[in-house]
Amino acid sequence: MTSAEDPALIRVLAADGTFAPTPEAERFLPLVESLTDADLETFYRDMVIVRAFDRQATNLQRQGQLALWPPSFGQEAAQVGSVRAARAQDHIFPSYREHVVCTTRGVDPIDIIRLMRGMTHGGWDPTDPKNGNTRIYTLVLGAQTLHAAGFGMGLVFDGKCGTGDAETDQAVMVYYGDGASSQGDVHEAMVFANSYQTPQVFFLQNNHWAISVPVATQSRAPLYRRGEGYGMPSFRLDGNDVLASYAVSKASLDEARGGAGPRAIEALTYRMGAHTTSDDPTKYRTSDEEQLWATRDPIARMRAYLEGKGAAASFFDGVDAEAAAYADDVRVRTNALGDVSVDLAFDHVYTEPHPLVAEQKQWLAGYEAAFEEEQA
Ligand SMILES: Cc1ncc(C[n+]2csc(CCOP(=O)(O)OP(=O)(O)O)c2C)c(N)n1
Ligand SMILES: [Mg+2]
Repeated sequence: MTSAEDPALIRVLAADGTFAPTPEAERFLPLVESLTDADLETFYRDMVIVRAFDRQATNLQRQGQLALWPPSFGQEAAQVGSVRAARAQDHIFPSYREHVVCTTRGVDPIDIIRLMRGMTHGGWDPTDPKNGNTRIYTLVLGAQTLHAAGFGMGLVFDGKCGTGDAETDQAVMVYYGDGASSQGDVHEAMVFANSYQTPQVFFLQNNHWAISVPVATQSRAPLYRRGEGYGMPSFRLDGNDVLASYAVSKASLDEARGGAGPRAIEALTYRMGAHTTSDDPTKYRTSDEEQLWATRDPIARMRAYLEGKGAAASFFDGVDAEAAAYADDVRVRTNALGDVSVDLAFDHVYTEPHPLVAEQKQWLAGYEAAFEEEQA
């Protein structure tokens, strides 16, 4: 059975943008219906802007401005719907591809750029109110699920969830991938989250690939069922449908925040770009597969839905112009960032100075000096 035929799939918008909820989506429809036209337009705008940002950042890496870029191309609906479902007081633990999740919470895109340029080990201060309780990227697969579970346990111990006050109760949202789902950390996090009934949502973006390893290698059973094994209500949604992502995330976060314990969501989506700019996906997947997923594009789907509801051409033109200006601004600010300090690669390896690190740093300085002399 292909994922598209899974009877448990929660989907509101069909791939062509028609409103065609699956039976599993029925219970979530009141949340979809509560969205205003302005909300729907915001979802679309968020997705178009991050796609422009993502393309710009990919180009900047190609021009030598960034060391690396992990594209979010294709995963916009899963990310926008889920983050728009969070409340201001909630806590977000991203992996490394959740660019729009971070920017929606208030993180400056240039802070993600600085990280990928090699100028910082962190990127931003999660405790700075302007960053909307967004933790830094975690490149150690799955580790952030443990950080999130621990944070959730703290919320339980401090009585900061489940009091019944939706304005002050807090929840935790943690993002991870299909490959990371096989990491022991994720399973330990699920054990602790369920034992302590943390106010937490495990948001798995199944983009079908863990670099070159297909998701079929990760599991014989649909990944959402793993959550059930730990005792969590678990859902599988069409991750290219921003409305499904929003509604299921909202219901799950609200229930978790209210004291009902953790929830797991598997959003079926597709990484339309490379794993990172260091990867060449033509080595391990077919263009037929890529073309199939292009027909399920999350932005085209939402655009068709909005057009069907009568959105004006001027709205779409305005969003395109805004996205282009956003990406231009990122390029201008990136070009103004200045040199990367190579010393940074050696700082914070250990808390205290270490002779081996000092020796390596000295070796590099000598190598660079010799290189510059050779070029002169
Ligand atoms: C603990 C650990 N093991 C291996 C890696 C190398 N690695 C980086 S990304 C990746 C694949 C991750 O796939 P997935 O979880 O599906 O996330 P995606 O990149 O598809 O968003 C691997 C194996 C790592 N970063 N951390
Ligand atoms: Mg993946």
